[in-house]
Amino acid sequence: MTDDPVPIETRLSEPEYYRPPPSFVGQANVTDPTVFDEFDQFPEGFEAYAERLDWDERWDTVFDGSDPPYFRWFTGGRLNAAHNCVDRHLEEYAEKTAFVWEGEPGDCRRLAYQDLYREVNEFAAALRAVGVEEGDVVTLHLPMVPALPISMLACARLGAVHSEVFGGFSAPALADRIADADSRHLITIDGYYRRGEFLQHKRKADDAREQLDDDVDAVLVWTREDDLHPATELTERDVLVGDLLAVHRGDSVDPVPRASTDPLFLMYTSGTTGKPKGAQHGTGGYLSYVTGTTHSLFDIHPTDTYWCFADIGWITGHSYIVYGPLANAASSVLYEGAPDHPHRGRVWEIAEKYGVDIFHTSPTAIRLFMRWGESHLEPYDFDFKHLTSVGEPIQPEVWRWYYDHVGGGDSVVIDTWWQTETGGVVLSNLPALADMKPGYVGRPMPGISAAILDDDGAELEAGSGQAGYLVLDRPWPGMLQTLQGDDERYIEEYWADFSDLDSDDWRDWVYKAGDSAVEAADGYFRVLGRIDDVMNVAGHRLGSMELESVIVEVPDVAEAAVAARDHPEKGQVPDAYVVLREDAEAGAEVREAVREAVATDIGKFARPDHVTVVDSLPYTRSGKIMRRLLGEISNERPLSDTTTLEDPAVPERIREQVSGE
Ligand code: 6R9
Repeated sequence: MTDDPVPIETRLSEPEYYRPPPSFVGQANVTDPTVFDEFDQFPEGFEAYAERLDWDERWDTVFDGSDPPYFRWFTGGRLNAAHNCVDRHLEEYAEKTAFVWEGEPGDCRRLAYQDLYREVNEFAAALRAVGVEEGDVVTLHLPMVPALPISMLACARLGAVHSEVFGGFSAPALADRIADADSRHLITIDGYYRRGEFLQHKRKADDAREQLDDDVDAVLVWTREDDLHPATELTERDVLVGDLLAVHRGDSVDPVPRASTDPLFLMYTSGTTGKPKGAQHGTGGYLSYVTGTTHSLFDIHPTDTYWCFADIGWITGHSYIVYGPLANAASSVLYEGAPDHPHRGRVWEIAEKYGVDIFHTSPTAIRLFMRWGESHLEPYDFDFKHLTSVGEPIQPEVWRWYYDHVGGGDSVVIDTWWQTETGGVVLSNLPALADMKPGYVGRPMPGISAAILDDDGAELEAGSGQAGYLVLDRPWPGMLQTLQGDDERYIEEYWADFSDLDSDDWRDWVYKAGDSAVEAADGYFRVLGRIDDVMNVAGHRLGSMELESVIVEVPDVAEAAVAARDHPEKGQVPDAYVVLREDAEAGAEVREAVREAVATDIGKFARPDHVTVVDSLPYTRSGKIMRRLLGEISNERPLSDTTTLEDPAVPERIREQVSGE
């Protein structure tokens, strides 16, 4: 557990409820409250999700908990994810739009299910031709272009495991993930548009390869336009996807039936140590869970146009842009670019153009829209019946703004709490079955058992007003299987704190989410944020130690600590505190070097605005950095207990240095 005590929080002052509009309830997919009782028949309740898929072989066991915490779902079953997302819809929905993609400059492309089928098959044939086989890990480093879902589904079709690295990650971050997953193939693109500029994306792949001890066998290069961008250079290992596809036009590849427990993909995420961890998701359990929750929570019907305004490079996009929506034969919008390019009405212009009626985004985006003001929405004619939020706590005033100005006061607004590791949403209100309450994410989803524990592992009662550790104390099909190549860390990060590690009874195993939460008397959860050294920057998860390990590589830096500062739009931003080497000079130069190191080694989105040079960091007597105290300094809050520090005077000195800047 961390050194930091869980903050004591009281409930929000005025509980207020909003009823879902009757027009919404009348059309909702799930309106029968007995769904909770059905799913509480553990584990059989979850079969209802698996039934929504096509299986080549039906499972013989719903849940195998015999080797905790390696839980297995729908064992004995075999299925293919690409078949479930594409092929099986052809009979009824061949002409239905799967994705309509809008490029930032305004070019667009519609992919009906029939088109998606063709593209996925041809690219799967191409992948096979370059040597990709069932079980191989293929790394993708792609931005928001149709090539991304096509590449994911082509891998899934072959039974290869994809590992998509968010396009905003830099070359070293990409290289780390390729090496960790032992991936032999990399898929990239020449470039893409961001705020009007064509970014030379493939250069990151070139630089990443230079850092690998063991080079990949092949790099497959998609092109943003018909032809390769003139500034893109190719090396001998690069293969143009267009050239491969020309050979495989019209090819089809039989979907490879995978065991339910075979991995479908890896998704790297930040944890409490410097090294990112590859969450491994299985095929049958994960796909069942996201398919079921897309149906019940996002409430998508054949006539709806759904837009999850997030990046496929994060778990939200995997689960609720690609797998969940496609498995439900949804029609979705994909957008390449920035929300403010070429103007601030871009998002609403797209919503109007395609008739989006279900819209999903993050509090960071909503706060930005809020800052731009209501007037930027006015020129556009859109009508949402269903709005959702994900990624960070949504403050009540932000919730209300979303409800009033984006929803027009007559849509449902649903907050959804989950993580890369949970695969799909685990805390949220089913939209037709509960009143909305700003600031609260809601109750556990059907079949999910959540609790809040104190430091000793005792359960805090609903309505106690006390915050504690948010845990999930019963397995669910969407959960990660393990961390890539690191079973020990899987146990350490999620299970070690509250489980009986010697027990082989799954009931003695408790999953720790790493967030703190409060449960109100009505059973609604309010999630307060991370309680470990992980922060949430504009919805991107970043580990303090991940940043620190980059910063200490700067030649003049001896020690570094990173704390989260609250930010009105991004939620949190990293503040860096550094101790310099003796001969180094404190000044603007070293601070800029720190910022640049983070931008180069992780990505621009992680760059710290504030870098403070200090004499020493607040170490405990046992040698741990107390980042909590730095967080208090960054946020100009009073300092909490400093008695366990090696030198209790350090934080005050740092505070003076910060204010002296
Ligand atoms: C889906 C996703 C997970 C962390 C999680 C928590 C924060 C996500 C939230 C939320 C409050 C919500 N988080 N949703 N906090 N309310 N509705 O974001 O996955 O990138 O793995 O981040 O995000 O701190 O632990 P991931």
